[in-house]
Amino acid sequence: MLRSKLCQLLEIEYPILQGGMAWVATAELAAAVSNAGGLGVIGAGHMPGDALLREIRKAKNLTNKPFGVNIMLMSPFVKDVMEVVINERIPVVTTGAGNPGEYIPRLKEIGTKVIPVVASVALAKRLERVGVDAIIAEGMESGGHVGDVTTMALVPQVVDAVNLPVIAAGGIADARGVVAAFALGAEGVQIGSRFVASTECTAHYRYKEAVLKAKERSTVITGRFSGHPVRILANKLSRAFDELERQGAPPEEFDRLGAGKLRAAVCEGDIENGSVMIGQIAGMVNSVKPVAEIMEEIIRELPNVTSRISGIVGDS
Ligand code: TUI
Repeated sequence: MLRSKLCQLLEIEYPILQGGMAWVATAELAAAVSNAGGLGVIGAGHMPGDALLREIRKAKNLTNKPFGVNIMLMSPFVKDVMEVVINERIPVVTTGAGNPGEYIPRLKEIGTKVIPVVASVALAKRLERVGVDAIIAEGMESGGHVGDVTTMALVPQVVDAVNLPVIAAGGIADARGVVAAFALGAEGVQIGSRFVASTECTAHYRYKEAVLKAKERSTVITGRFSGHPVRILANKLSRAFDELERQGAPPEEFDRLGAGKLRAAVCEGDIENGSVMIGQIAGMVNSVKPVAEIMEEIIRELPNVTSRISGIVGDS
């Protein structure tokens, strides 16, 4: 059994959200996660509004369950994407890479649940005041755009700071991670990297292979000093970022080097010159499986994890 307040709030069976990964979290992946009882999330990433609309329509054909959309706030199309999400009455919106404050009133007005991803206690507190429904506290173990606090340190501090359900993200890929998140006070988890290695994920097979091959130290954070720290697999691109850093290049140079590189990796399988965004937990991801099997395995293993813990800390 895995049930928390978040299940009622989001009308889902399990409090497991899928990360809204740009280019990777397509309609196929989102629908599969929703069909398996979690909350699938389409990653709007850098999509223009019309592309997102097509993705939403596709997902609506693949599932009757609720699914969400992740809005990447650094996208130049944020305003268009917001309109699409509102017109399509998407029930849950997660946001990343910025402060969604200005968009919250309109989303709330139509009853959309707003769940921002934060990497700090300060932003969690600010967003609670603006009326968000829950908070995703994402540690720097995650792939992609990251903050600088680990999941282990961030989640309990956000839990203590706000009076909202907190969803833990970053470094969670199996039942042990899920139980750990609940031990830290979370009411749910967001899983990204594990779902990249799924049958339904439409990412290029070389991207998935790279995830399977990755070890715990295979990723690095690039662009730390450019203002956009991003965790990717170490490769030619990450070394080019290192070189820019050594030269003390300005932030625009980092942005120029990064442009189009996630698409190249995810869609064309260019895992050497492309941006293979993946979390540190990829070292533990060793098989590509259907989403339903990934979910079932997590749920099935939960009692083993909790009973092992009871054996150590006792029941009373
Ligand atoms: O957003 C993510 N992960 C992402 S977004 C993305 S797309 C991208 N592509 C190229 C370069 C950069 C991004 C890939 N991965 N996770 C959620 C997240 N949000 N992590 C950290 C944050 C965050 C960071 C700072 C949220 C807010 C923030 O500050 C906002 C403020 O104004 O205080």
